[in-house]
Amino acid sequence: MKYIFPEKFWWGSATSGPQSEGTVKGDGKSKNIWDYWFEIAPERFFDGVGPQNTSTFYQNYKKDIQLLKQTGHNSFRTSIQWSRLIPEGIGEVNDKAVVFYNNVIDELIKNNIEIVINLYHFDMPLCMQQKGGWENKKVVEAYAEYAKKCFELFGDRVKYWTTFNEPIVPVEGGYLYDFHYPNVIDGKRGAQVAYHTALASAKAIQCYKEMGQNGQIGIILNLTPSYPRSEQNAEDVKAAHIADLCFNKSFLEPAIKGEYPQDLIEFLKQNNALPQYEQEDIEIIKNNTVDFLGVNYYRPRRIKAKESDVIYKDIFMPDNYFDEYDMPGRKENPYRGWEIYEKGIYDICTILRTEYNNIPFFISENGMGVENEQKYINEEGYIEDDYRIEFIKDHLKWLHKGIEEGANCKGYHLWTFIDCWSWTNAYKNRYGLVALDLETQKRTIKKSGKWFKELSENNGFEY
Ligand code: BGP
Repeated sequence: MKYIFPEKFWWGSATSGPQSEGTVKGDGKSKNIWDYWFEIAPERFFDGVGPQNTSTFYQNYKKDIQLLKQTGHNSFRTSIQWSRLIPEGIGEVNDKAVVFYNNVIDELIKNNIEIVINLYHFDMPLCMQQKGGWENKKVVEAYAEYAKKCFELFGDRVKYWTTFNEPIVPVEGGYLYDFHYPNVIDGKRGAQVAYHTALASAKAIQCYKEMGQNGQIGIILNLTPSYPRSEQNAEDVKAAHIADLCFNKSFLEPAIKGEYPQDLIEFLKQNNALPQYEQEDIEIIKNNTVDFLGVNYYRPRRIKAKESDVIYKDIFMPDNYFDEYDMPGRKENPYRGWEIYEKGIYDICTILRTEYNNIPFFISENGMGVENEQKYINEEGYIEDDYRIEFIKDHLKWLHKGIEEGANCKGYHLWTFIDCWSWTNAYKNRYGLVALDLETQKRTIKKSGKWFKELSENNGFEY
């Protein structure tokens, strides 16, 4: 069977500034929370490899953009690092950063690659975190100024912007489950952070619209459909609904509908965790919804009614109300420990089509991180990652079905084009279409990279 995608479909991949550029001596970038956390707790990072060891895009962007061409990209997403562009968080712009981002943008245009620029990928400048990060409304204002500066500097050429990548993840990592700095465990503070992030996004959209820029602006959310252990068990269904409210709807609804769901508000109220807010900000969220959505999809969330003991009795934690359900027989990526459930991508298509006014979206991340890929190197010296090709095809089949049924999907971006530094997992799992030799920085296209080019050229594949 042939799976052909709509005309002008985006085929490409995503990366982020902190994971591909890192910091280079003399580049004028200030520290972000990753640089700092690595300084104080290097043991939290796989093999003790920190954010200075990225895939050297800062130095090799020209070469890498040629690799994008060679792997069939017609579009590409990266992010601007706030700590690079405005090292103090507010005020003075770093000229070297402007030159660098201009070069990257111009080089992508020269190569006919559509650019999506994201403004924030987990990378709070340290100076802003020291002011309280997203808990402090002043940081929201500073972010809006930073966004405005980006539009002023690059908006003449960049026509697709996103305000945040996976804004729920810094809430989970930094304020619930201890896998991002500042390692707080407190759902009430997490709710404040989430709300301020949604507000920051709306404020950036407001600036964008007021400036009369002639492009589009959206947000990238990692949607993890919540599946109850049993549809017949009312307690499981309720638990799955709470997880959905906390981890999907908490950003989906304000971003697309401009409002929070009433049951999320009630849930937070009952837990004395409603964030502080001002009426005028509620209006800003209402009036500044997104033009489009980026959807990162890696895995579903399986949920059952709470069975385990509540660990933090005196603190509000969403998971006081549900347990993760380890479904027997689930297909899994053992290196990452994530379930692989291809149909989830189709379910997202259906949810967006039926509950979110069929908003235009693209798959902005999907991918498979694998450990020790070196063992798959063939005689010709490149990695034969057939499992990655299968993974992509299996997801695309379901995406195709979603599109056939009317979902407004405009593209598919893989995470990621070249093996890169992945937060606390550093280089443990490799995701790239292109292999990176960490010693020599040599880049070698994998089998999946060659296949991806065909996929893009044929605007689909046969299966
Ligand atoms: C997404 C992030 C990416 C990337 C990817 C892979 O959540 O947006 O930045 O890292 O996940 O996950 P990980 O690096 O944790 O394996």
